[in-house]
Amino acid sequence: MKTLSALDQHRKAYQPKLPPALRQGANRVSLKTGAATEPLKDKDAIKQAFPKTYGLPLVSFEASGSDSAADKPLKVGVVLSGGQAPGGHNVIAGIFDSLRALHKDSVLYGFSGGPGGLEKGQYEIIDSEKMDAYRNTGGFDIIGSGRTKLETTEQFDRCIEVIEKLQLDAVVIIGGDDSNTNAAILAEYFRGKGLSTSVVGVPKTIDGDLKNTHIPTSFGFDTAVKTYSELIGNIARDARSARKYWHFIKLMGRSASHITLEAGLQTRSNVTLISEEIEAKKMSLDEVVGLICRSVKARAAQGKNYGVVLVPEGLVEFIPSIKSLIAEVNHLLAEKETEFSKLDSTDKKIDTLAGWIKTDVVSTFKSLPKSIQAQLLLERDPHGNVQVSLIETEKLLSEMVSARLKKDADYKGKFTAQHHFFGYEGRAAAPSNFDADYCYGLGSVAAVLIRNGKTGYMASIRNLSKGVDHWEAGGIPITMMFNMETRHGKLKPVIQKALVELTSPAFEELVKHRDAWEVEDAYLFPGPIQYFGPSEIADAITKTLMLEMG
Ligand code: FBP
Repeated sequence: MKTLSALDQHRKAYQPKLPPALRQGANRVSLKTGAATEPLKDKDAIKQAFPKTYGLPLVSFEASGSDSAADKPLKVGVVLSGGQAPGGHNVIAGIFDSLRALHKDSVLYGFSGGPGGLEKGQYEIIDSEKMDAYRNTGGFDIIGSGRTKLETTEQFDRCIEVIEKLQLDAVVIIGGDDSNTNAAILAEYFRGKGLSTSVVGVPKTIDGDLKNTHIPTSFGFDTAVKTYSELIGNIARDARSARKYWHFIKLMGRSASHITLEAGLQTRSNVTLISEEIEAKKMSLDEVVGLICRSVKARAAQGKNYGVVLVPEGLVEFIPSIKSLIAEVNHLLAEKETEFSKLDSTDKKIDTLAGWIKTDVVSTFKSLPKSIQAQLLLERDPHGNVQVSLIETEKLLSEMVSARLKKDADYKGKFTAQHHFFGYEGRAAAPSNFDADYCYGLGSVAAVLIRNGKTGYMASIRNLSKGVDHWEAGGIPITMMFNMETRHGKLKPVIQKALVELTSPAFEELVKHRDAWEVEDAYLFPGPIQYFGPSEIADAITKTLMLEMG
């Protein structure tokens, strides 16, 4: 049965564009070694944790006249880790094609279901036929993904068994900040055990929170946020047509508000909440509700009982009182895990927990609707994070806005809310031209790093705002992105999550316009991602990247 849509068939033929250094083939690249690197802080602790891979130099690529093909086939395993992000299949295609360019008999093993597949030795060989079926498509279904955290020496040793059995030259981990932290730990462990197998990371996540001076953006952000912006634009148009609903739209992004900020800029929604700002201003939940009410009232005064509010997924974690509550709940759930797991109903869990909380955060807990109390108790993810995607903040806010407006004698409008949560709608979308190119390039970079025996590096492509002809490829030592953070009660080296900076050009752009957008119908309707047509539309980059990179 034919499973390719007409678009898929046309997209299959799309040849992703590579950065200049890689255009003559992965076998015709030379590496320029830069200065030794170090993290911005916690240097001593990180040096101690990574004696073999600390202080590695930056490397940049240049096209080379001489052929540096491998003299034996390369064997490489690849893992897709964590949430889907558009373009993952193209990273694998970039690795695949470049390995073949380096040696025609190279073999690419795809470990199934995420890092757990590496540990359990569950894999399949990716051949040309399989690879061709997934080029330029969205999703991670070529091999599947998973969130298993590789953290114990038993797990590392099981990975080594698999690696030795397959005689792998390298493992590529395509993941976010936590997965790339894991990649660096594995690289260090392997070197410590005298294993020559390299570990290379690739920056993936729609959340956009894996970025720094050397990693301008993680892949998938571009496509995901364009998909959400299309939907938000459609909703704004519906709101402006029907004139009867306020739409509360929660957007994925975990702790970081990058997606919400970019979608706010792309659509000019009436209210765009940014968690990082709310935390910096130490705003209470009531004050956040007040912000939304201000827009609802101002618009109602113009006869506009409709609007669009964008809510970042992680918002509740940034409201100081709820943040303290979550910290306390995390602590209690870890300490009394067995006792808690025996409670057989949500009501019992809520009441018992309320009894356990000894600090004044108990009043915050009791002030929340029961549905939100229950959502705060749900299981944490394997990295210990609250699963913010499961907390219905958009409903909490609209209920509080409605209650506040009912008591407001000055308010004469009519408030009816609709709720949406956009996340999964964009995570597996067919990659935009930007993500198709960026990902294919990142895969090729990973293969070149492997060919040169680099381990503990993340594939990097920079200068992304200038068009592919100006893209610069290279490798960044992962340890230079580390800092020490408390995880599960212990100080650990991890890649620092990049949250929205309140001095960033993208945030400043929002601040410049938001008072007007709060009241006016200034909506933009970005429409669907265009894969063909004028470059101005089909190759457009995000506003965040454009503003940040000048
Ligand atoms: P990654 O950090 O693994 O890239 O995942 C991103 C994300 O889509 C978040 O935005 C969201 O909070 C989370 O995954 C949802 O996880 P799940 O897929 O387990 O529901």
